[in-house]
Amino acid sequence: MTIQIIKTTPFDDQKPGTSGLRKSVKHFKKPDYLQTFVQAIFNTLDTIQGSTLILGGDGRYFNREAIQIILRMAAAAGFGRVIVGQGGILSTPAASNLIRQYQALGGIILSASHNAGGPEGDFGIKFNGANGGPAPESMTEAMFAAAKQIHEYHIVPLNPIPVDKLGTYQLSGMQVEVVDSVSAYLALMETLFDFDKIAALLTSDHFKMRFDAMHAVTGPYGHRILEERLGAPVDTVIQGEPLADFGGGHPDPNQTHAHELMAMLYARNSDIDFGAASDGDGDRNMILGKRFFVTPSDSLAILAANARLIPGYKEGIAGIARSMPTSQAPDRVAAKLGIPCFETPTGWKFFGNLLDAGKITLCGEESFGTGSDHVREKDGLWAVLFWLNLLAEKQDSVENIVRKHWAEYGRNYYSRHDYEAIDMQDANALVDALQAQLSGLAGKSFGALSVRAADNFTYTDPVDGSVSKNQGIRILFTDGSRIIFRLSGTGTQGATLRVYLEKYEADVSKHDQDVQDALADLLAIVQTVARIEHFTGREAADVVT
Ligand code: VG1
Ligand code: CO
Repeated sequence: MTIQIIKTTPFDDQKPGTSGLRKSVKHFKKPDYLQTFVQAIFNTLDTIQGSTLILGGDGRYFNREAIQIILRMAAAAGFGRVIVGQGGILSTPAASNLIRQYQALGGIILSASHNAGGPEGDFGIKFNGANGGPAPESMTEAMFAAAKQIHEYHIVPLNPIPVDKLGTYQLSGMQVEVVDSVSAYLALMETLFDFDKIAALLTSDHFKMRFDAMHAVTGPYGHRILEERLGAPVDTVIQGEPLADFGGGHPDPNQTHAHELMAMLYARNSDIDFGAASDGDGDRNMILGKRFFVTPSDSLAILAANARLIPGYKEGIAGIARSMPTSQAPDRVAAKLGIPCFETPTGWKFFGNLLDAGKITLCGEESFGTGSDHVREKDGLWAVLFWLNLLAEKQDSVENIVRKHWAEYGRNYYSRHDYEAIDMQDANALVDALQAQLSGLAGKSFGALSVRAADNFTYTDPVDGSVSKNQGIRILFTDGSRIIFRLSGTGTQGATLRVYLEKYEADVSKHDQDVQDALADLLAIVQTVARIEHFTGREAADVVT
């Protein structure tokens, strides 16, 4: 086998963020940039020889070129076999599943998730380990350090693999298997959910759903699973054709970016009962009822409260985990079920140890991410199927299910305000100023609200004891309300400030307020303590979810 050794200059900006390395396509196309990061991944793995790697991406611009480069580098590194999704396509949860199923050493997933795609958009790459989950912080730090030292990378000569055609190919002694992107994932879903019941619901005259794939990776999954396998009418999946630039849209399933779906569900005379959407790489989900939005935090709580109705979870769940900024609605369910609820930093990598140790079964984030121990990633279509199974079981509407949940547990009013692409220095100044106030905030009152504690969240992993500091500034009030500030770790332009607001309301007669009205006093406190306009010049958030 010929291995070409290509001399290169190290990069010092390859620090993975919340979910892998994300940069603009232009940045990724710099000579040797992708290659250096791939080499950095391989240099941090010690048992590559003869092992299996899973490879796929969300189909965004540059996916195809990157797949061929990574295949050639995998062959040079000594992998025995690479499993590639057909056309280079694998949703993030499907990739996680394949890693586990093939007992692979890990997988490389090409995605910048909800970030825009196309030549002017973003690209991303992340490594998931043998458990199927995102590399832990210790490993991403090692990759970053490795990239800073890389002066050469190894690659075998150009020999394009026809990734559109299923089959097994040879590349300089390494086997490349091109597999169907959906089959294994579909088979896994069939072990968890009652497909007959869901099919009966989807084919009945009384129920209509729309699934918005946002021209991203879940198009083929939605068509195959919802329409072909479960028999939903052919117009169920909208924007189902994956496009390299996502049709110019922003593949982020929320009220702002999934506007086509929102318009369908919120139309005055809408006849659609259930709406759902997923993001660029298929790990996020948004759940809608008729003129009704389910917050991701409530969704996690409701799935947990009803898990026993679902075949895959009928024995009950061991525990729940939620990211720190996610609302405390799941905590109330855990308390009632008598199971633990863990609070982790933002990012799925922090759930891996808890899932592997069997401490939790379900987990989720406020950012439209929900999942379980069936893979080690959040899983958009899984959440949609879970809701469908629940709707079929309860024969009730989305809104009624949520309202009954609130009546039982109380309602956690919740919203996130994002200030995007602000100047990095301004953002840091704002955070520094907040940090400086923290020690003096406890005991202070703002109108009717008193601060119980204020800190910057530190997480100690209960399984391996690793400590992650500076995971978000929290202002916790005596009545359970919270304000949280974080800087995004997935953006590629300047900084994005996320402000999370939460307020608990037990009184069912007060469950009909407008969310922003219910949170108005907290937003006023935000302006006082964070002085966002002063530091950033921004009067209001760009995206409110
Ligand atoms: C965001 C979300 C976070 C999520 C991450 C990756 O991170 O807030 O909850 O885990 O995206 O999701 P940040 O650092 O920008 O807040 V995905 O669908 O992009 O893999
Ligand atoms: Co995603």
